[in-house]
Amino acid sequence: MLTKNAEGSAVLEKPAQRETAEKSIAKTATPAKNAPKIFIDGQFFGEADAKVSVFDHGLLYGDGVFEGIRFYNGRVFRLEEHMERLWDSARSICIDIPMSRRELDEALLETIRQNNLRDGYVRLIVTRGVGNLGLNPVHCKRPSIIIIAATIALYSEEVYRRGLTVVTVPTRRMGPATLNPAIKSLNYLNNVLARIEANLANADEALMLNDAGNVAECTADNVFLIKRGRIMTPPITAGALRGITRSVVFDIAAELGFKISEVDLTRHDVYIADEAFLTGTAAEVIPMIRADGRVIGNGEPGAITTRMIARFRELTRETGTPIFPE
Ligand code: PXG
Repeated sequence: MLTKNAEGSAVLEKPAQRETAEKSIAKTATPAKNAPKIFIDGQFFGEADAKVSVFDHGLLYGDGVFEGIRFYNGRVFRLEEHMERLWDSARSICIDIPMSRRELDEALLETIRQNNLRDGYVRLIVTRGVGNLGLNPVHCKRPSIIIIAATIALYSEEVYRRGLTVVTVPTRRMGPATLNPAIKSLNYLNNVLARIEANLANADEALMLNDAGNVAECTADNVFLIKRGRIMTPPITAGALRGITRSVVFDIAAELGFKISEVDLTRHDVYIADEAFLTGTAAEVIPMIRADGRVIGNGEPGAITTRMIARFRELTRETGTPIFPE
């Protein structure tokens, strides 16, 4: 049943697990109702039977990697880039994905087909696999691959028109010498803590700084600022994930004749920006209009942000890897 939550975001209600009217709900994906089929290691299972071992190190240690991928209008958006990042994340933590790129592409497309979806969200997970209770991965013989295709509740159109509020949270983004934030690993506690802090502060998102006090990113989104027509975003070395949506924004900016500078940014830069927006697979391109109680620009989504959103939507409708034979 499609209803509206308190913020006006459309959400799919799941009777057994009713969501509360909380802002992050817009990012919650819900499996398709009509007999969802979940891929685990080459086989499809119904939701109730889709299970992994309690000895999988993905569960025991957050030892694994993942991607969140969107599909629109029967096409997977930027599939190749997501797969490349997945392989890079896996390689970095010494997981050898037990499928070829082509096989995994096909498994992902088949999972969407099995669920009969044209618009939605895929969670692609590679875990270290089953081991013992010790953390040494040497005992994990075979990584597991899990693919879940679901529908995704969008932020309502009103949120895109109005924009989001953020707060700078006490939890810092991890530095590259601890757990490199460029690895999209199953260990998301750093982001989860930041998310909890944003919730406690009644903000839509958490602005995370790195150890140097510069802006890194939000909990699942990259950050962009615009000042006097110049578009800026933190470099990857500041602790930002190499976001796929971020790279789409780079492409759009080039098309529109803007150059994007990857520069260190402080909270001061956020407060004095003319415009700001966030990018992420779930949130897409979304205006940010308040930070730590300060109004950004005139408090409304700016002109460049609005053009960015419009072009991004065109690209999601018109490009991507076809799911069904054409
Ligand atoms: N930073 C972090 C830490 C992320 O996890 C992004 C930036 C944006 O990257 P993309 O490639 O999506 O433009 C992410 C993305 C979720 C969820 O369920 C998280 C992500 C993607 C999709 C869903 O919270 N991470």
